[in-house]
Amino acid sequence: MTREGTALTALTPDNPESPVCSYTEWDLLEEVIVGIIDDAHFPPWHLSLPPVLPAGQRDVFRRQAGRPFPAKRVEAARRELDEFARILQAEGVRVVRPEPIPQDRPYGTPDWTSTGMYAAMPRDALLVVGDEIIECPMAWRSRYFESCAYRPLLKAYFKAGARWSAAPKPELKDELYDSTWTDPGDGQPARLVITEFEPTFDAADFMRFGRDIVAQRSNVTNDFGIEWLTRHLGDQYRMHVLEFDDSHPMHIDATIIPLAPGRLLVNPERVREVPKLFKGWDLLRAPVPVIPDAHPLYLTSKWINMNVLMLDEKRVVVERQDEPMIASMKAWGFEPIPCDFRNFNSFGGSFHCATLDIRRRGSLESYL
Ligand code: DAV
Repeated sequence: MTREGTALTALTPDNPESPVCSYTEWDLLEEVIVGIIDDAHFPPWHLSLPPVLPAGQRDVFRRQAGRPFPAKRVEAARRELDEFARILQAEGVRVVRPEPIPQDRPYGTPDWTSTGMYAAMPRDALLVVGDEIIECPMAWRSRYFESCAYRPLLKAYFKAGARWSAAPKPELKDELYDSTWTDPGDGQPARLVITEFEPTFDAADFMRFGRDIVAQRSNVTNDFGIEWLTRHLGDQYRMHVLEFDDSHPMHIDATIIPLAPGRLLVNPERVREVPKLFKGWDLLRAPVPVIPDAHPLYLTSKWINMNVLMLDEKRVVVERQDEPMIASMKAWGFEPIPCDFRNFNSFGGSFHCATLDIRRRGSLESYL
């Protein structure tokens, strides 16, 4: 495995100019970034956190604000990430990793100061659409400089021919956050903690289906951000903003994940009726998660079990202990590749979150 950013990918005839090229979540995966858990820290306490933290974690985050996550848990997650990277390599995927950046060093703007969190989830910070890689305007102050961990890779991809851009740098002033936010409660329509002060989005609130991109508004992604991205991408793409039954939305990839053309894995609690957009698609209901209550999940619901990664239209990486998911995938005709990842799940993501597909073999098509 190489940690430096030299992009050595063999270029394919589909796009001879760029080492970055990915239009879907299911085309044959050739190169991927896998995140790192080095130096993971609790973010400083901020009002943008409670809307997305599991109820039992709010006090933990208040008490531990700015401190490192427990070393044992970080170490266990690091071993799983490295094993995941080896499994991907054994499947023929080129794996690259970001460079650690200090997460405990204070930084700021004229309006605020913060410390960082981690570089574990490239899916949140960077969006690949076609041959372009976009640095996202993330709404959390603790994630303001997260994309720096990927800068060596971004520079190398750019030099090798990729398009590289960044959304307008957000100010993240107090005006972006609704200080009167109160919890709507589970089962109620979401009340979002961010305002329309400026464009913000995390890449993980977008799902790529070739020419169609499905987005959700969330506690980190606002309409202004979706509008910026829609105009930035231009006429080649159609943006669809969907709303799900999720009282605390942040990231779409524990709600819907396309597995192949015509086949969509859905969270049965959040997707209660087939959105019109997916008429004619098979909606496959994710099995109920089996993560025990005693297992800490700092930043996610148990539905992180459906956050799988497709290596092509058949091969899918799934959590090794998630026997119901493995059985369902087999029954649906997929080829599950098990990987231990429960310790990594504690940090808020699974295989889709922990990766960013840099290159998938395929061309720009319509599937919806
Ligand atoms: O339960 O929807 C997903 C978080 C992915 N980063 C959830 C959390």
